[in-house]
Amino acid sequence: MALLPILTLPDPRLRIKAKPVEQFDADLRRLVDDMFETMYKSNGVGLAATQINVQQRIFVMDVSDTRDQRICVINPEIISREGKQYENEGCLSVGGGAYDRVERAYKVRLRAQDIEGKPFELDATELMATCIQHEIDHLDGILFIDRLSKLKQERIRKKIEKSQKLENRE
Ligand code: GNR
Ligand code: NI
Repeated sequence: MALLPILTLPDPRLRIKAKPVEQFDADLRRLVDDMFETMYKSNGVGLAATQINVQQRIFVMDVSDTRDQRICVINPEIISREGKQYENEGCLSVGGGAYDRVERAYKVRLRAQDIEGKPFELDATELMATCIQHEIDHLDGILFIDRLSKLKQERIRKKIEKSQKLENRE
């Protein structure tokens, strides 16, 4: 097991669109184990491969309070969406303490493959639905801040710039 470094803004690699997984092998299992370890250590509810500089369509999530409900999602596709919600979102790749409400579907039906390549479907609402949409965005090179107003994006950009300047001074 290994803790993987998480890319943060303004890293351009966060903008690369990930490619479908074709090989369901031991390397993939190791990668997914490392992604879970990295997600748990960072206290995230989800982590997409793009965030650890792997351009493949994989994400992991655990939205449980007990942190023992692992879901590994490969080659995800949202096959239906219903309703709207506005959950407060943050992102391990955005930093600067930035978070805001983002419009998302309230309910989604996910079609994906598991670690063995076996297809499955999953219905999700609320936080899990938000997380699924947030992680699929990562795989397409999209960050939650892209879905905010230009004014809010500018505020967040400045906040990140400021916190990075402070870090560089230390
Ligand atoms: O830890 C995370 N929390 C979160 C809260 C609301 C909506 C989405 C998320 S995902 C985020 C971890 C992360 O950046 N995943 O890509
Ligand atoms: Ni994120």
